[in-house]
Amino acid sequence: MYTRKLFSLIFIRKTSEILLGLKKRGFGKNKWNGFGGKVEKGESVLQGAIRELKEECGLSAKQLKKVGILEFEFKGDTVLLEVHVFETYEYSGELIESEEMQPKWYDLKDIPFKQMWPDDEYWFPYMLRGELFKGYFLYRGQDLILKYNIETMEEL
Ligand code: 6OG
Repeated sequence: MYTRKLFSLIFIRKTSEILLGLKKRGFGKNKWNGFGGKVEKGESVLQGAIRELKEECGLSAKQLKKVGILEFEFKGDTVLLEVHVFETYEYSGELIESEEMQPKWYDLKDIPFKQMWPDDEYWFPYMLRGELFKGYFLYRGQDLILKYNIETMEEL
C-alpha cells in the first residue's frame, strides 16, 4: 500500500532569471530548489504554495500558474511524493532569507544543476520552454535515478 504526500514547488521568474533557494535544513538540505513544502490539511495545493512562498522567502504572489506535476518514488519506501510545480512572473514584497531558505537569483544560463536534485536537469527544460509536463522518477537513495519518464501535457 502506497501513501501519497502532496507538496508544492514554486519558481519566481524573470525573463532571463529564476529565483532559487538554498535549503538550509531538512529534506534536500544544501540543494538549490524552488520554494515550497507539504500541503497542509484543509488547504488546496495552490493555497499551500502561496503560504510556503511567503514563509520561505517573504514574497507574495496572487497568481501562480501550475506548470508541472512530479511524482517521486524511493525504492523500498511506500511513500510517494506528488509535487505540484508552479511559476509566476508577478510577485510583490521584499525578498528575505528565512530559517529554511537562502534565496538567490540565477541567470537561466547558470542554473546550478550540480547542486540541485538530479531530477531537475530532466524536467527544467520543459518548464523553461513553457511546456506543461508530468514526470515520474524512481530514486535509489537520494542521488541515483533508476528510472524516469516525462511527458508534455495539454493541461494539468
Ligand atoms: P519540505 O520538506 O521543505 O518540502 N521536493 C523536490 N524537489 C525536486 N526538485 N526534486 C525532488 O526530488 C524533490 N522532492 C521534494 C518539494 C520539500 C520541498 O522539496 C520539493 C517541496 O517543495 C526527489 O516541506
